[in-house]
Amino acid sequence: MPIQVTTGSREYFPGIGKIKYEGADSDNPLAFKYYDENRVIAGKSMKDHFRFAIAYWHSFCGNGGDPFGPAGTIDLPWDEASDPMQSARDKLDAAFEFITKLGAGFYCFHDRDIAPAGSTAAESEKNLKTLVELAKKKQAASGVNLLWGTANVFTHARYMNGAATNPDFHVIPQVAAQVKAAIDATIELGGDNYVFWGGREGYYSLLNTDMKRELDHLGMFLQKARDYGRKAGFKGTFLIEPKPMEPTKHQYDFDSATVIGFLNKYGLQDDFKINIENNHATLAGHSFAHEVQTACDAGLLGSLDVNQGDPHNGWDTDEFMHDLHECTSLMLVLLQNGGIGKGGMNFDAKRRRSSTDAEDLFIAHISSMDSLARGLIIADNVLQKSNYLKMKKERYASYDSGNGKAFESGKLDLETLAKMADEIGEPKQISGKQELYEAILNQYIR
Ligand code: XLS
Ligand code: NI
Ligand code: NI
Repeated sequence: MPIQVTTGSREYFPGIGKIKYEGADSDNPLAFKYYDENRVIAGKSMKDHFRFAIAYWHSFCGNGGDPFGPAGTIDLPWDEASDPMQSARDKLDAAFEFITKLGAGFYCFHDRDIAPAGSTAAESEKNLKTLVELAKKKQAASGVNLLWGTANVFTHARYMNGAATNPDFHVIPQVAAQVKAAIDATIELGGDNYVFWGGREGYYSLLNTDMKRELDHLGMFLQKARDYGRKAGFKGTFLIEPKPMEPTKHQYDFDSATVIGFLNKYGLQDDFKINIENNHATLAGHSFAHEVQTACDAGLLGSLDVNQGDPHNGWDTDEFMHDLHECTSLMLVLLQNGGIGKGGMNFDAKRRRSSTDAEDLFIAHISSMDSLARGLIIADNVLQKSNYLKMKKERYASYDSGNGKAFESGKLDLETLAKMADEIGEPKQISGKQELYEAILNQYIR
């Protein structure tokens, strides 16, 4: 069903209606120039290529605060009630108004984003259930779906030494209570995925850390969470979101390759996939495209957190993704690997501290949706119209027949191969043509 604008009793973004596609010549900042949800590219509508999701924590909880000004700069008019449950209901109204006016099909949340913690685990769960029932009605009225839910097991002081990797067992039941309730919430809301981002699963000093034991605990905890989820009827995919550092110095889920090894080691590879975030890739010294390709090659691409970092510093700045080269490189990988499936593109991004107008939240998302839509169009043109695919295929042509093919299928042992050295002689030089590939990409970025 097309998304229906859904507001509560108060309108939080007055003067802004449903965002429309107006085309590349429009100069209306509150219109899409490239993202045309029903336009079909490479056999699929743009809406299905992206499955855009709004991140509850940044968009409705983030006030622009930073370590030098934690009180923030951005007004959150839905966060004014003195009763935290009322505030949570108002926030839900604001969230669905925003999501539906923007026309995104999905959203993502942590338990604590949508409902306040209570003074006991049971009270926290009750609060969450109350909000989940309201969210369920909002979803039904608007046609918006849950891309994923997750539990925030990193903010509370009890998690300072980790959640499932905490050296103190007494923390584990607290993690379990939160994760169980968040999985239940995800099931109740029909979520397609459930995410584990290892917020404080890592360490600062090896001197006080038994790394093997902590990783074994993480593996064990995730097995139990998986078993519970399946028993409770969760049909979706569990996702691990890699990040190499921040908050801990050494995060255990460093990058896609590390997570692939971890999933295989602990027998989680059939139920879990990977949720890749661009800025986390950058922190790991990789590009987004590299991380996505790595996951695709292992059959483990789950979903994406789209954002970008600042190329000049080393923090997780969570900016809205707008770099056309990066958007194109990402879409080139996705188009060649069958797309995002039941994952989506979650805007794990925040507007800048000084972007304080209410409309800036819309402009940030619109800009990113347009950039990714443009990346899709460009990537599709590169694949359809240029020599790109042919060039890449020809680079490996020597493995398509003869000895190359025999090698690929394991038929040549080391002695046989060694004998060929003098028979075949010195290989002739074949250019890698990197600059030509780069030129082709740039030629289509227009
Ligand atoms: C933080 C992470 C976080 C996850 C969800 O760096 O990106 O926002 O996406 O817990
Ligand atoms: Ni992040
Ligand atoms: Ni993220």
